[in-house]
Amino acid sequence: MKILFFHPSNYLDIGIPEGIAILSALLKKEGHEVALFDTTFLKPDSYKDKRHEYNAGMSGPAIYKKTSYTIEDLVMDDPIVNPAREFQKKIDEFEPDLIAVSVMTTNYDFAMKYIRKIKTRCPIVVGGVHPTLCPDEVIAEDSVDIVCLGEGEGALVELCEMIDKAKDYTFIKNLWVKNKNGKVTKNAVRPFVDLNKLPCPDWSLFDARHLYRPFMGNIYKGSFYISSRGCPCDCTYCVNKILKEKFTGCGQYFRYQEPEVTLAHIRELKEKYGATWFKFGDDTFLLKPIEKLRKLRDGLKPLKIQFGCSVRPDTVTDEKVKLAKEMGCVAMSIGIESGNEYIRRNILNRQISNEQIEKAFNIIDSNNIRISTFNLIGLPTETRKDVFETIELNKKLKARSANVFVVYPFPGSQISIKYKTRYKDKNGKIVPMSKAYTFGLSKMTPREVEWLRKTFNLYLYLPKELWPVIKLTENSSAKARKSYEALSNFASTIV
Ligand code: B12
Repeated sequence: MKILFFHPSNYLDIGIPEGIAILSALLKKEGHEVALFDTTFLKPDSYKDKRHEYNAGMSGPAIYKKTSYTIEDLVMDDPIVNPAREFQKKIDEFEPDLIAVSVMTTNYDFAMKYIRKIKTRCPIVVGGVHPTLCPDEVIAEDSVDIVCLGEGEGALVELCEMIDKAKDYTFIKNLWVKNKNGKVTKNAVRPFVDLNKLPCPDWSLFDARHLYRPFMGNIYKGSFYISSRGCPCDCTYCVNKILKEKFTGCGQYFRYQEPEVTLAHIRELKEKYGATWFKFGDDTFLLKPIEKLRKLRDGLKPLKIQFGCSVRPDTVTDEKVKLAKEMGCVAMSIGIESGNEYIRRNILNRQISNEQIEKAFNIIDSNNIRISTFNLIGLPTETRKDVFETIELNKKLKARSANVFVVYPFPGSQISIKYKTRYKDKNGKIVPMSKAYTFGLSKMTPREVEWLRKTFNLYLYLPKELWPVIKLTENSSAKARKSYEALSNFASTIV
């Protein structure tokens, strides 16, 4: 069986998607041949004019310490190509028996644009968080034959086996399968996969430039590793609550991998790819029981790797943070989300006080671990004053970097249900992350929200005396643009 994965990534959005990497490893173990079509390093024509936009990101503009070279230097000599034509070329050369697409809501339209254009005789299966949330929408696509809901490990292996043996595959759990007449068989979901039986993610499938990891002015090699799945919390902007409901009866929603398995994989990734910098993609890294963290510490310490992870303030204890530090943790991100406690508790359903956040910060900081924060703006009921409470809290905590996003009501999230938002515009296109301000959920104008996203880090890093100057840049005039750039450059020299 030949399987061609499709990773529909924005140009230069680097990082190896763990979903594809695990599925690829499993399929190879079963003796299948696997290839990848990945748009991350296919320089599109628009790069010439929109260079700056590509690297600006959605959480912007982050202010980083400069490194000796950047990802842009690594792609400098790459030719401009037509990604759609490259996709067809890959299909014609590899002649897959199955095309396997992995998508989130944010890249679903982008993926479908390509899928609708290609010519292939093999079936197309689409999996990932978006098809899990909106399977009806995905299976209704003419070009899509099969949709995978939830975890793909069991379903994809079974599907390949059936296609390989030319057997009926309409009955496979976790899959919705469309037949030639358009009739869809909707199968039940299966129990969650045992994370201890997972193979080491297959990074060899990906362009090695995915491993570029700048950190604090240096450059390392590495990518994501996920040692647990699920989250016990029900934050209103997150999709975990709806996923929990969809997979009721499939097993414990929050699960972690035994340290021995994680350690074996990290060791393998270090040996095979020279990875020494990891980002644990777990929703909340410190949620694991203390004895499991101790085992991880015992195994990771001698490996001398460095890593970053995300933590919830209410899981932070001095003992756990010390263990993380001994493991090699050099960076932690904490979700503040809003500096206004009322909004945090009542709009976002994060039952965490400012005091808890401050305490967590002090513990992490006193262990000499770099802290970055996650912040949301454009929240229901939010005013400009509330956004400044978030900025002030970050300032008080001396956050070393702040990621700022305009809240995006993903389908199925509590916020999307309560505020009856539509993630598609009137032309049926999914609202891009970059246009999240158009949801207009806060008491500010969408424009003000967008300007605050852009200036958030300037307010955070620069002294308050400069705030009136920053405020003057909150408009799109040429003069304001120039001052904005000057202030950003200045800020990057003082981080
Ligand atoms: C690590 C992570 C990231 C990483 C890496 C993402 C990547 N390229 O893989 C980074 C930091 C880059 C990231 C960025 C973003 N992320 Co993120 N991220 C996650 C996180 C925490 C884990 C994802 C993961 O790897 N899980 C483990 C793997 C094994 O699971 P998986 O990818 O779901 O794959 C399994 C199944 O879905 C299925 N499957 C997947 N693909 C396929 C394909 C086929 C053919 C089949 C059969 C099955 C299948 O099988 C896999 C194995 O079981 C999730 C939260 C979560 N708990 O899932 C959020 C999550 C995916 N991210 C989310 C969001 C919103 C974002 C951002 C938009 C954030 C932002 N504001 O900018 C960006 C967008 C990035 C982009 N390029 O578009 C949302 C997505 C919501 C949505 N509806 O799309 C999630 C669900 C968080 C949440 N709870 O709301 N993210």
